Amino acid sequence: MTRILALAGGVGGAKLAYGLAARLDPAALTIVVNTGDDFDHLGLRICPDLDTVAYTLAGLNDRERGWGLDGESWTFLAALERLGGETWFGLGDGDLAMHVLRTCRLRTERLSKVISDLFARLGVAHRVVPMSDDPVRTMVLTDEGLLAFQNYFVRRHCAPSLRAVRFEGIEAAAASPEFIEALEGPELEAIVICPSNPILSIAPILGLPGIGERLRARRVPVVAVSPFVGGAALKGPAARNLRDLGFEPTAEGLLRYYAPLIDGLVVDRSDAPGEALDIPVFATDILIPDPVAQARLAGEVLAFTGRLRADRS
Ligand code: FO1
Repeated sequence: MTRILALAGGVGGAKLAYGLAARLDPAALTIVVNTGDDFDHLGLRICPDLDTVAYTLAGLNDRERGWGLDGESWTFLAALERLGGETWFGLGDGDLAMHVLRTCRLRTERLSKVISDLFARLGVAHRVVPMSDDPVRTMVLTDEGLLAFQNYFVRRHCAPSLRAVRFEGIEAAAASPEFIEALEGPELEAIVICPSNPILSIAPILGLPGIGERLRARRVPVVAVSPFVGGAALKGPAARNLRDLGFEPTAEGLLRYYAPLIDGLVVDRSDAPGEALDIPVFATDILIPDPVAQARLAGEVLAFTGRLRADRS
């Protein structure tokens, strides 16, 4: 039964998910992944955060790019270019097999089932589950109008500033059965919010109907890990997104953003708060570029959740 439930988005979250998987056996960990970035492209269902987590856990990911497969070839994309197809979203040849097969199977199976089977075939031993099997689409309201997430993130390189973020379909979306099962499991000890973009990757998961209430009702420590070092994101627009919406990319800002949901915060030493905050803050080295660092941080986070649990009893 799940003892640790991790909530993750793409690249940053996948790194800590890898560390947690290195520390915990498959039965003890469930990783719930954001699906708000998913979109239909060239007739294919693309699930970027799910695939980034799976490829990272399987050790197949391209650590330079942060997404897609290591050692990828791009024959399909070059052929697409020649035919005048859309090539702004990079689809590698190996990655393409995942999108084609998933799209075929989604005609008759729900996302969680398809993901569970395809990721197991990649060699992912741990439970990686979509936050929902229902469509939720992150839309960003910018000074250039309403943009679909991948348009904003990849095509426009996050250039427009954020006015607001909307998760289309979220009101009618149900958390996946596996998410609920992990959240309600009797052996749950802690919930870890991985260092992903709080606004674009974590908010869709927490925003699913009933999830906030269920998290609070569980009475297990919820620990958020900051995606920032020195008040800046390691990759992507997270710090700017937070500022756009009135929050500072600091320990205080993250506490304000995640309150009252979290019981503890893990930040980089460079962002250690000047004075004590309302909740315990653990400052450490948040930079986790390689598997050793990822396992180290995961161990520290798990120990921190253990201390928070002990303080409750
Ligand atoms: N990100 C990019 O910046 N450029 C791309 O061409 C791109 C392609 C891509 C293909 C498959 C996939 O799973 C992810 C991909 N990403 C790409 C990353 C993706 O847009 C982001 O990682 C997430 O949506 C944000 O977390």
